[in-house]
Amino acid sequence: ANLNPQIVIIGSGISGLAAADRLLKAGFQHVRILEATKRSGGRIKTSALGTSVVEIGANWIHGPSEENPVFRLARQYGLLEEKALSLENQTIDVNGHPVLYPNVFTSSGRKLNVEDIVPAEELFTEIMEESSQFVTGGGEPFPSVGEFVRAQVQQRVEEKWKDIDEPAKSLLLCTISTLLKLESGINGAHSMDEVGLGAFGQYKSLPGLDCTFPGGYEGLIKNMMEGLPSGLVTYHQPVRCVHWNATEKKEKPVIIQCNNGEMIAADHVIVTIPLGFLKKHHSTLFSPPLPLNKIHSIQRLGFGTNNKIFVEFDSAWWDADCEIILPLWEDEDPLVPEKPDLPRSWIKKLSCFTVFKPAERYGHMLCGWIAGQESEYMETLSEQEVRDSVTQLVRRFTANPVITPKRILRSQWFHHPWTLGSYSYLAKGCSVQDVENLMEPLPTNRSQAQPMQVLFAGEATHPCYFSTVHGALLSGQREADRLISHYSSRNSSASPKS
Ligand code: 6YU
Repeated sequence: ANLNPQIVIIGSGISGLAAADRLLKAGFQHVRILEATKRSGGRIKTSALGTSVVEIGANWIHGPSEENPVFRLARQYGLLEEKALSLENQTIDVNGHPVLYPNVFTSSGRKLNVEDIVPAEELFTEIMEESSQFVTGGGEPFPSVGEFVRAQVQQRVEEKWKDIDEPAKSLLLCTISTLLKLESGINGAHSMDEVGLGAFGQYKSLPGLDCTFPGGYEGLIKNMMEGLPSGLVTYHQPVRCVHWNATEKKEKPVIIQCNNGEMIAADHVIVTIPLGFLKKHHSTLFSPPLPLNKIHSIQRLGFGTNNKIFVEFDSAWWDADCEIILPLWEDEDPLVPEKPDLPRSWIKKLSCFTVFKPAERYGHMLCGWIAGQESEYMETLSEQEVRDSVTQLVRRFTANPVITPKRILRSQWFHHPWTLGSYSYLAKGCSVQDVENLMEPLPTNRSQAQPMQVLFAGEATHPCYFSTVHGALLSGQREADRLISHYSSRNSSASPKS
């Protein structure tokens, strides 16, 4: 029996690194990672704007508490602040939706009282909680969360808001519209109309109030890399094609063909390539092609774009206690979805600005969030064009014609050639079965002489923590464990070292 197999991992994001770490610690000696870009971390990417640390990709540890492996690692490496480490922070449970104190501005330049929008926030939260009650798929009243939310809003406002006058009611509806945009960003979808209702409850949140890495998320990657052998990762090595079932009886069933022509033989390959790339390239990335059920699931599962626009100002035009700025477009009605007019009104899709805290560390910095087609269009504009649109937006909503951003920086995940979007979601028509199809190793026929040739990890393969760093990390460990238990069951007395 081959107890020292050649294992190749494609992708040096957190899932690839987690898989390598597990395998090496279990004694596998021939493990290597092929990475298309010049760096490790993938969608964990820290940059700087002025003197501030900004995250181009992942922002928070979602649910920083004992059960979250990213929290445990960050704590072990000493990367978190005291507040995030406190038991109190770990036990706060907000069901994945931290409540941020808002400032609300409207497109006619009014700053609203926060109390004015409370009925909309309450109704929205109530309906979103109901949306999460659907788990299994089948029997749900609407195919998408968006359609469900609209129907529920329509049904309930007559009764709930009957004592509210028409102008105030219309502002509440605008608020729902902004909250829907924000929610679509959280889900990484163009609109909540794309997010499936049947499986919406599949996503699980962990307790703990979301926290950031004061020194940058990439600190996590740097520390993980320090524990791994140097030379583990080959950079600038994009993989063109994974030839599986390559040889009938010879030792290495998988041949990995790289863009530069190099051919690498392996017993097992763990593919951590983002779903966005798989959607576009699966037909050329695998030979023979993937089984039909996997292809269908790759096509059905959602992978959208959520981008950030960092904007720095000389001084704050928001309140000292403000954590999020919500722009309300007064002509918007969430019950009547608009067709996007990208060149003219892409900026209307910007759902909110989150405020960097504390100001002593970051200055007066905001992060604007924009998802979907408008976000993908934004990526095609020059930085100056983005800056102009953001400036106009801020001036209009604050009725202050002189506010001018000092610096700006945006992410462009849709045009990132090895990611092609931001993260995955369970789209309309999906169930957790699609995630299971995606993660199923090849060949699927277990009786085959050379099983587990191709394994699948990465954020999109986690059934309940998809779209997160901890989901990605756990998926890498899962696939490593699959190989570890395969080898230990093949020969329970021998270790891969022997
Ligand atoms: C989190 C957060 N966060 C914001 C934004 C983004 C993401 N996420 P990788 O892509 O890292 O690695 C693959 C590697 O493969 C990569 O290096 C490629 O170059 C390489 N590769 C590709 N093709 C190749 C080839 N052919 N050959 C060789 N190499 C190749 N997660 O926990 N907190 O705040 C955010 C956010 C803008 C873009 C995020 C966040 C997602 C994570 O970043 C992501 O899951 C992992 O980093 C992925 O790691 P990986 O290893 O799988 O892939 C109710 C309900 C709602 C449901 N969702 C709500 C959850 C909220 C999710 N929120 C995210 C939000 C933000 C803001």
